[in-house]
Amino acid sequence: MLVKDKNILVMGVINKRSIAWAIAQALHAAGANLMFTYQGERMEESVRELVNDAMPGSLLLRCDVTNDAEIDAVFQHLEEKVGVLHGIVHSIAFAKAEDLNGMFVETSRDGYLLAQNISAYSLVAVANRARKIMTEGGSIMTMTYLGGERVVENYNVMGVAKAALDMSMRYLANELGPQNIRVNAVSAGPIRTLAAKGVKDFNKILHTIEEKAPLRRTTDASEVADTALYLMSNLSRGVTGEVIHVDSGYHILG
Ligand code: N5H
Repeated sequence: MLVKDKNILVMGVINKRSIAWAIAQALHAAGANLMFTYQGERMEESVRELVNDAMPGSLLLRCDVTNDAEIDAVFQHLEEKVGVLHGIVHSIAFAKAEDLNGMFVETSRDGYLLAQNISAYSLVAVANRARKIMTEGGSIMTMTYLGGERVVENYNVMGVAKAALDMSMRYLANELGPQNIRVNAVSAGPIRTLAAKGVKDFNKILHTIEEKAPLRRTTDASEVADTALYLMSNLSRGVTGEVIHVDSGYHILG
């Protein structure tokens, strides 16, 4: 029971294939008390069904991360209902489909800012509220991808957003460390989630990983989940400002 009785907020579940859902399952099995946010009405029913089935009684709150008032409301609610927060799993990103293929140089101002707003700034916005109720220390983690470290074909505007996310994570780690709040990122290999659904040639991408990654297999969401469990637990108490690659070792290749 690595995270027994820890109050952990999971942001970014949309369906059973979500990385956030795999993480929630691992945390739940290890004794955590979980709370969830979902993006908007369109997602509410499916997320509610998933959560109620597997973890009945879990708090489920609406949070569109582009809306400061909704973020405020979530943390006010958490303060009233659970008091102390120990962890946050941030597994949220968005970019317009048209910005994920074609040329990066043609990215619109609007598309660039939207990707930054939802995929990078949201971590900062959430951390700023969370620190006020992480009175016993805490652990915040986000999901990143190799395309924020180097050029990966078609990742485009998301790569720039992940670079901002990674650096935001480090600045947050530095500032929140004195309060014993750790901030880290997990860089997962490609996983077939709903967000990956529109990606053309996804099979080909997975195939390359199977062929070339040191472990010669693709990443399973449960592998990411176990690393998230480590980050949320006391086992990682000395780790902050880190990007942990859970990608079958693919990132070491040139
Ligand atoms: C190099 C690649 C392939 C190309 C890039 C894919 C980037 C995907 C990430 C973003 C977050 C996907 C996205 O926003 C899609 C939306 O335009 C449309 N989809 C949706 O609105 C669905 C319904 C919802 C669930 O999506 C979101 N985001 O809310 C990267 C891949 C090899 C690895 C990968 C897929 C990385 C990643 O960041 O997810």
